[in-house]
Amino acid sequence: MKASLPTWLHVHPEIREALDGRRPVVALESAVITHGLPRPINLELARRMEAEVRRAGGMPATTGVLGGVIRLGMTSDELEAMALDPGAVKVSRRDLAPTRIEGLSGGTTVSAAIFIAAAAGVRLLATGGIGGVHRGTAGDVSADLPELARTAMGVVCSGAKAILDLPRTLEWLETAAIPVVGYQTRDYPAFYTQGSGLPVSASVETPAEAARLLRSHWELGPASSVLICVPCPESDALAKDEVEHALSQAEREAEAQRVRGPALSPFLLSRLAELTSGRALKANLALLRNNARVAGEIAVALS
Ligand code: PSU
Ligand code: MN
Repeated sequence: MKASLPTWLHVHPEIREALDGRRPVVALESAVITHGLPRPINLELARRMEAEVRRAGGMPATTGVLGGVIRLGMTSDELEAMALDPGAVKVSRRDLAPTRIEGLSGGTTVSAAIFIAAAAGVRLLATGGIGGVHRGTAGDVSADLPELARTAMGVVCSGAKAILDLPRTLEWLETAAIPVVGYQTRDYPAFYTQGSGLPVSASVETPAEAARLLRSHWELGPASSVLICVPCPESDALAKDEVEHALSQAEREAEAQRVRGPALSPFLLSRLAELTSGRALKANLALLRNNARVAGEIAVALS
């Protein structure tokens, strides 16, 4: 059966074939490529994530916008063009239409990526960390949260980005009825660190159990996403103290330099990498690859 696809979406032929054949597809966001990691490691990581999904038996579909065209799945050249374009913008759900009209290229955040993936009927997405409620009093809440609340997607992540207010982010997720599922853990992962000391709302041990939970959740109604939270691999994870120490310094610098809004996360992430002598970056790369692998395994179990 042919999948019905919206006319605004350019789907790579290989992905189209996979969708038609009901094979396991895993969507990937790309703001982490354009704005979360330094070049050219970002391109290497983008390719590694695709390779991890394939190795697990899935079909990777990187989302993004190229020359104003919204894409699901990219050729190797297209991936390179997006990753190495210094003019690439950060595209959240609200930015999709303006980015099309202006003919720009950009990396899609989780909010834009799950919107694109769901439009093609894809049910799984891998990322590093979702956006959430920021610390402080600016009222900065990521568009990822409301989009997760209205999109049926299994989102494999290592929790929310460490720079956020985790307790408030978890409260928001509970309010929106988004299950926060620990993958082989009951401790909510805190991105660079394996645990946060905060509880998840459910947990699973295997890809098959994760797939079963996703099916069960969506059987009750099509609306919300399920977060499958995978801790950073132990060998590359950081200690909580080290992260907190570096983060408070990065936050002071952001405040002093008046870095706000969409620019805040990229600034904090890159300062964290510097302040930890690259250990935060190494952890980030490790968890991204690992999450792509787990998402591939769950996609296979789901299909
Ligand atoms: N995870 C990372 N690095 C990132 C992001 C996630 O390791 O750069 C991106 C994701 O694309 C996420 C976005 O959706 O940050 C959230 O941005 P904001 O807080 O501005 O909504
Ligand atoms: Mn924001």
